[in-house]
Amino acid sequence: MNRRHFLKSASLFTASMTCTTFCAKKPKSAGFPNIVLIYADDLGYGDISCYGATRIETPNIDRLADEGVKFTEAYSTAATCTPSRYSLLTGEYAWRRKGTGIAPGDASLIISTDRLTLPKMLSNAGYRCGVVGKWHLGLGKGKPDWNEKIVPGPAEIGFHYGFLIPATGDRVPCVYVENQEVVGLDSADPIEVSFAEPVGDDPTGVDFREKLKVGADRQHSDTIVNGISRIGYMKGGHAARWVDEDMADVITGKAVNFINENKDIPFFLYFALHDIHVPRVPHPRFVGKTDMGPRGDVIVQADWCVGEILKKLDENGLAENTIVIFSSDNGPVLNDGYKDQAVERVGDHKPGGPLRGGKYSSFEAGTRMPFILRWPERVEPGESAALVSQVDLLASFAAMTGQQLPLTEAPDSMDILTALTGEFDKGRDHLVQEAPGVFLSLRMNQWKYIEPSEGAPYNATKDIETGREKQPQLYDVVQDVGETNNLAKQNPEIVKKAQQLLDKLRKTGDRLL
Ligand code: NG6
Ligand code: CA
Repeated sequence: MNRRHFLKSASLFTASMTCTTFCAKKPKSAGFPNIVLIYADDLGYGDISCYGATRIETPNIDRLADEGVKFTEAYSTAATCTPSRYSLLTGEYAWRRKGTGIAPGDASLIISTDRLTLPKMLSNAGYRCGVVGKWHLGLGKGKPDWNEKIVPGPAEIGFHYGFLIPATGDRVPCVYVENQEVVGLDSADPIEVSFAEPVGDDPTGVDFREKLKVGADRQHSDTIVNGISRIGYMKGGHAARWVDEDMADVITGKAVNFINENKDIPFFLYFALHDIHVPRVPHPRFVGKTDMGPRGDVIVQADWCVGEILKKLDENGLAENTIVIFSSDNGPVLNDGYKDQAVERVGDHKPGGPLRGGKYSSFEAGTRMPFILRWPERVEPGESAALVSQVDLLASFAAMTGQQLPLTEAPDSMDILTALTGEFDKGRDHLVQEAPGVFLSLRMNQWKYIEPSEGAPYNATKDIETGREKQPQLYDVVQDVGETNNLAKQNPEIVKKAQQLLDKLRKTGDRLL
């Protein structure tokens, strides 16, 4: 079956909502399925029990894997957060656009408001769209004014509701932004943020190191909020500042409300967890749930968040016709700036499972992600080795809802709906992976090609192999999943083919190839 055929069957499906060639099961209900995308932060391929972790129990995520399709070769587009999220929402590889690297806490919105996005496309099909949790795609124009309504933001790119951690947990401003206004802001105590010069009189991690809840490196030693020093300085907004220990409860509460409020119409909920990004500060009820310290405990906390969502879907009778996807934005890191025992207590746990590298790396652990899709009404449980990328969700759900994408939009997003539903065991035959820099690699069939580049092969601070080598690297990641054996010299023709494909993709979106 070729791609054209997929599209045809997908649009037939949407026109009639009766079973077509790609349906794995007969539908029971009319109408589009709800979509809940649960997106963890920095969670590695080996960090959850259904992907092989033995010292952490993640029963709720495991339940999704038992009831859905567990993918073993699914990818985010980048080994850091902002570009992965950019691609997820736009269907475009982030490296095509300048300014899509890790966004500073005062970045303006990096997604142009005139383009098609995943939520806009779903809104066009009648969905109510909400985003809850980590944003990290910038807000406003120029530097955001946190004391006003911040425009543009999620609403301008298609979300009807937004409750955001604006950048990251380790960056100021440490406040929630609901429908583009800071929650609980006292106008007599306005917010000012700076990433250059100190602002305000709040203590910093440099001056009050002994008072910190958790030790930090210099980059994370600016303004102290809730006993934790952050990247950047923040003045004012004291009443609005978050309490890290409560964050999982707060955002899960908002996500659950969104489901309750929209249960009668198709909804799309993009639930972007804070966990397991730094600072890792679990609620006291999760402290000590693993023997790995905070990094292990916040994985259990993330699993709890998933469980609350599943419970709410069950309670509302929505589980059958709701697609739940669980994945992560980039690979794992132990030391990301705080002294939280992650390194000391990891022991034999392998955050990246059998994969090499981690967050920030061109090796597989940077971008190969846990990825589970559950849709009881349509999808038979199982495991799939189809090659899929998060950039494909836009085109795949467009096909599912009967929408043709203009060729100018979502240039890298492929309709791989039949692979996502587990009906077809083949997805893409290639995809591009980005490491900060911007360094590109290509997964092509069983091959992983890493372009030659300058730069240090090892990042000592993060204890991560970056993948930088002056020589081309080629691994057979089906036979050699740990990328131990560079086969570039023995396979010059495959190296050439991979480089040519990468060069072509640099010029042209995948859908136009
Ligand atoms: C880096 C931060 C790191 C983390 C990362 C973003 C330093 C030295 N490191 O710049 O702690 O915040 O940005 O992580 O400042 S991500 O998952 O959102 O991409
Ligand atoms: Ca991340």
